[in-house]
Amino acid sequence: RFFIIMRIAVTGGNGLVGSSIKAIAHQYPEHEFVFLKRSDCELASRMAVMTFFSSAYNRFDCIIHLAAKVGGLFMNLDSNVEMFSENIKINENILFACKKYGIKRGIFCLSSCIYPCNPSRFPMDESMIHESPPHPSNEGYAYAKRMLEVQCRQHNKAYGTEYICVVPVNLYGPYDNFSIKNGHVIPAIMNRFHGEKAKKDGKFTVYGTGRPYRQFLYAPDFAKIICDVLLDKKYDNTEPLICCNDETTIKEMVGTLAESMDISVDKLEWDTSKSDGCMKKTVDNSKLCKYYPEFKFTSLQDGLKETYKWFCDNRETLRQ
Ligand code: GFB
Repeated sequence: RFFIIMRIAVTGGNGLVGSSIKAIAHQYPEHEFVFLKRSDCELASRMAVMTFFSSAYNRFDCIIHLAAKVGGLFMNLDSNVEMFSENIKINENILFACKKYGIKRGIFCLSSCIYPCNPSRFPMDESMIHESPPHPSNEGYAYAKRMLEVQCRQHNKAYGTEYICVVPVNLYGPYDNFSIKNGHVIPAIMNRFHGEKAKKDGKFTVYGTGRPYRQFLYAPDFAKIICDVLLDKKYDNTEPLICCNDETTIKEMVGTLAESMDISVDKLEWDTSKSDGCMKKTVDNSKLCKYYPEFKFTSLQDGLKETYKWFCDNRETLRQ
């Protein structure tokens, strides 16, 4: 039996990234990962968070803070008020508990969508998070997450903590939320198209013009980066770290998605009455490549194939 070196709390433990970390936790046997899910602790409640972390059973050396109220473009357009208020409470409560119970090192998850929508230059790097306002479509979520970056930096300065903000781009993969209404683009379309495939005259409609650019990161790749940054100490500073892969357009991505679902691309229709959201939010992964030059990203084609296989195998139990 190993002597456990560190106990690591993972909030959002049942989510897209939390589940991908659960799938690889065995690769770090000298550490104990504890996966918190919604029913363990309502993180937006200060009382619930203090009760949970005050228990002698819930003492941790590190935290991987993934829990957030998240959704795709159309959910953000509908609920900017809740996206700000819920996420700001979750982050404030988690950081308060970290300080009170001595959790000195952690990974805190931001997102490339919090970046300026009209930046001074592309690609954007880690220094540009606060350069100018985010896209109006998700300003609630974006400002809550921008405050998380401010709070982590202030805790590091004031208390000598090592809170590292990681900045993924659009994530997708197994264990995602496949809600057609509130999901992100890949799971939402995958679920909608799967249903249309079952019909005789299925309609394969994509929202918007397909012109926006996006970078997609396979969640299992992101899970590996998070664990390595937290545990291998190669990343020897506490500055934010962008985690991304190549850029594509929504049109190109949907073409690859259709292929992975055996849907002919000339069946695709575009509903341009629906919003495109932000047109371009390209971020730069030079820093990540400097620290992890050997990291191999999963290609969009392989990631989509693996995700669709998981989707079909888990139809009865997946979140939607
Ligand atoms: O992943 P998504 O919903 O959010 O992608 P964002 C939206 C893009 O996909 C827009 C197009 O260009 C949409 O026009 N799209 C096409 C669709 N069909 C669909 C569809 O059926 N559903 C959806 N959802 N989109 C998110 C933020 O922005 O970025 C989140 O809202 C998160 O907070 C994420 O941080 C990283 O990429 O626009």
